[in-house]
Amino acid sequence: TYQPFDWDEYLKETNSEPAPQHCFKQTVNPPVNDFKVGMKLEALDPRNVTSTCIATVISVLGPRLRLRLDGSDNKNDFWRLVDSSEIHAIGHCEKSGGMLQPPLGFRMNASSWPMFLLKTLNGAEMAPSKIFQKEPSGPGINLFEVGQKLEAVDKKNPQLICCATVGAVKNDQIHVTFDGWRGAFDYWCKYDSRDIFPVGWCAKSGHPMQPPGQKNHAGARFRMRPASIPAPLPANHSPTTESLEADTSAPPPPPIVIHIRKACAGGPLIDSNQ
Ligand code: MLZ
Repeated sequence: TYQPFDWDEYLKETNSEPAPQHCFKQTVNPPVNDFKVGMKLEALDPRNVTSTCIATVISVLGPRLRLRLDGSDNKNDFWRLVDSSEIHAIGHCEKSGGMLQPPLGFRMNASSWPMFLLKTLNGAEMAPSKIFQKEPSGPGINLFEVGQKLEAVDKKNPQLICCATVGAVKNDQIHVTFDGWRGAFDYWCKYDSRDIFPVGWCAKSGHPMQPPGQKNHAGARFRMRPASIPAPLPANHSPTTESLEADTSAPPPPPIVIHIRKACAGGPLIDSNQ
């Protein structure tokens, strides 16, 4: 059964404080998400922010949207909050005197853009302007302090919002460090980034939250995934389709913690990056 991460317990355990709500450019109550998969909208091209493009909602997760630019590939999806200033209803760009642009990496010849645009919008479900929410105003100055806890988007796995700590503060930037992960995911961002949230935001908004990683548990550098090791088959085994299904009769084995010298490569069953 799904257990939501217990922040209160974790804050006590780590003797730490959450960064206060007023540090963040986020509303106190997360915005409602009335977008549906397949709806089309206008979005700034994340790889070329001077361009406004057509995007399609690929999935919805809490108050966030997974978006793909029409005419682009499926390897450059990106996530936006429903109260992002970088998304608008179709028609907004033209109303403000702009022109819709092909995305960076447009699959076709640039000359086919006008026809592509007509076709992609023809009969499409356009997100109505009333479901776009106004972006909240930020605090105006960096109010974060080192050691404060927060929830932050993992930029390498941007569908994830994870347990994090302010590792450093410098001018208008903060260093976001991910609890229980060895630095590979950490990044600097502006204090008013839309990718950082107060403690409890995920629970409030219905967005999943990633609990801390396990690196501090007995100093283990690697964790094994017991589930990825196939169990030996019984002696009387006959290979039917049914018997190839996972065995749900036995409880899953507990995680195995092993200690490996830094210089050693783990081999194919060890995920050093988990
Ligand atoms: N490597 C992991 C995801 C790690 C997420 C870390 N977030 C700070 C995996 O692929 O499951």
